[in-house]
Amino acid sequence: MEIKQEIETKLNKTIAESSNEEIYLTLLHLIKEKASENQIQGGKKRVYYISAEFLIGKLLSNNLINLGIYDQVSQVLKENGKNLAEIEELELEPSLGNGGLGRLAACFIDSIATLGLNGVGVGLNYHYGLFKQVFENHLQKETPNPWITEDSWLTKTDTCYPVQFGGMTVQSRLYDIDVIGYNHHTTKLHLFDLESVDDSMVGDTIAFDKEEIGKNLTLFLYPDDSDDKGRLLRVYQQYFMVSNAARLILDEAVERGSDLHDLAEYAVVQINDTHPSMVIPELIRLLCERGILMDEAIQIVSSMCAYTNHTILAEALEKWPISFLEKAVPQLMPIIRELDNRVRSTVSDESTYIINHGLVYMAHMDIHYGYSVNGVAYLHTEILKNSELNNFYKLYPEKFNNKTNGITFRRWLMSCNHELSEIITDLIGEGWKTDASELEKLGQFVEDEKVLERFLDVKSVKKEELAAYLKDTKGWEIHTDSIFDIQVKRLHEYKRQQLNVLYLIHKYFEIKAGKKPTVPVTAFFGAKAAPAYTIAKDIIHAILCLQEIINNDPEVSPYLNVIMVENYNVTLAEKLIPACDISEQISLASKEASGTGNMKFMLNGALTLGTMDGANVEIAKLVGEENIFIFGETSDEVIERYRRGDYKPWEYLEKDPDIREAVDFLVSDSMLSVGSRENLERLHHELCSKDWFMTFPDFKAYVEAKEQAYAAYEDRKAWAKKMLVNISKAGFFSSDRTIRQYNEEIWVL
Ligand code: 26V
Repeated sequence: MEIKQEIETKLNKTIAESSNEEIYLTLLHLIKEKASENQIQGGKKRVYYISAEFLIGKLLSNNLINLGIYDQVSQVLKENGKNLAEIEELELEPSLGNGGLGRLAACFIDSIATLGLNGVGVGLNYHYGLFKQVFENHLQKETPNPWITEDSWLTKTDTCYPVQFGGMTVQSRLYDIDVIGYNHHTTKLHLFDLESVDDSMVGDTIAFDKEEIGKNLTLFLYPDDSDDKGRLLRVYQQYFMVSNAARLILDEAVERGSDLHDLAEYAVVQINDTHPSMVIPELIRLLCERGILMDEAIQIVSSMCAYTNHTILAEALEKWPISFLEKAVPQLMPIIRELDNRVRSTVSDESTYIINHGLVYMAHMDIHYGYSVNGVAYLHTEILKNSELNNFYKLYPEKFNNKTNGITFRRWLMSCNHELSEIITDLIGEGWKTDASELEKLGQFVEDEKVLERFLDVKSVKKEELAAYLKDTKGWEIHTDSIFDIQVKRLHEYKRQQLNVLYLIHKYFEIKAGKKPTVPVTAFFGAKAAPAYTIAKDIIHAILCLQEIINNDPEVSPYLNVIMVENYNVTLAEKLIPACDISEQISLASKEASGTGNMKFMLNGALTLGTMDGANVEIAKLVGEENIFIFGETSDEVIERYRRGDYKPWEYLEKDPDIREAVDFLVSDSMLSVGSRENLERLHHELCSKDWFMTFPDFKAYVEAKEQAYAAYEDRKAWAKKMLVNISKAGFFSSDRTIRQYNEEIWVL
């Protein structure tokens, strides 16, 4: 049937007569039907990618692209006076993730489906998601982010399990979202929900009764953990997730013929960071319950669980007090103690024990009782092996492996940047869509002025589009002929948004002093800070105050503007990334495990300005030093500084008047006239007395790198060449490549 007929049959009237809402719902149901026709059958073994987050983004356009009907649908709608982009605006973005870890999980399930692998995602169905960020008085305020509507991508299933906690049992219910791969293969994202969840516990804020476990378990992702009640709730949530996952794994294996002794031939579990780590003792517990002896149960589970580490920050590696586990999941504690005892009887290095000082170290359990430990970029894995997890590496060198992250080009190029996709296809054919390494073929056009011109034109179009969007939604005027310099990512001190802030203040002073840039610059930010992360929220406050001061200063605003978008999410990323000229990846070297925004920007023809950290190292190697702007101390130097423990920020303040001037501006009269003294003074004090993520030692090098990048931008032809080289080298960062490697080297499906 023609697509027009299909849509109209479902609508029961013509497209022209229908509202956008009606068309949206019709497309949603049509896509769901098509998805169910193409479920991956798969072989014997199935991978369960368990993750607390799946930051999947809106699904309408992406699904139409992956079904291969985007152009047709868009055309038919247009012919009937409708606009697909406007219809897409009606869709609410699922709020099931926080940052890179969750977006990675979403890219991975897209690639699993696209490659037709026998794999599913397993997570939780948070009703209010992370939180919605609103700015009030230049401060971040968190509000609930309800995203589930009556008709949605979720499909209710009949799968329910009782989940037992200390002193109570709750009932779960599984909801599925179809994950449609490119070229039709479809798999599932399994999201477990609490049957007795009570949405009415939440009002206008993200505060709720954290102790009503039977009602609140699936309300929020990462509920505020600044108190014990919040931390305990996270334990309940994590167990709820993995207990359901473990039950599903066993049921599906048995259904497909497993006698459980051979479970590892039917299932492999990828543990995405430590949030799902309790799946190990839970699987052991369930196997024992079904008659398998402890020794064998441990051996089975150890041969089917693999762990991915996503951070080297010690404070982010989860450790739960024994008392929490005793209260929430008493049935797991004997098993965790048994696992710990077995380590103690064979390993002398106490630092690797699972239980230490009354705490259960989740990552330690994963490493001892999993068969694979992987980092997410070359440098990250090296740091894990040689320093952070060196004690484990010495015990199990064979378990450690690297899987450099990737992104799905369907969403991060084909869907968000049709114009660039079309040029690429026009130049090198369709092959790159299924084999991203074919992007290398673009290299032959590096001297072709007409082609370079086309790349510059697309960039201008995307900048205009972003500016129009911000004008429509916020009333902001953006100079589209300015350099779009963008830093979007979670707000964290190690990512060093504060370094960017110091630069902007420095630039502001220079312009005031008459040193005007040849090309104006617009500095964009987008970032959410964890609700209890005080300094991160202070940094947001500083950015918003600067935005007000700089944009309203007639001497400065023709040359420099600051734009911080509210509630940065996947939808906004899809608008910002294609419009970017300079991609800020300025983490303190050694601290950013990989980054994946860096890959998205590169793929869309932005040039990276960054430190030698995470996947930047691999980007730099691929594009060559003339096509990237690298600055700052190396990871070895940083690690050595921390080891010595002798970094004194005040020495830089005394030595470098530019740093002093920039930092002191945070508490100047002009900042205090728009901002809050408490927040600004706290940030100022933090930087001057601690600067734990060492912005001052890199300040000078950062300023130089920026100036170099801005100067390079002026030579448009040379810049276009750099863009083209970046795009042509981005193929390595396809999540299809990453997932093939997971499959070949870890899962072996
Ligand atoms: C979590 C927390 C929570 C407590 C406070 C401090 C803190 C700091 C960092 C984190 C990050 C947790 C894991 C995570 O999201 N890692 C990100 O994973 C991405 C996908 O592998 C990777 O690209 C990012 O570099 C990495 O930060």
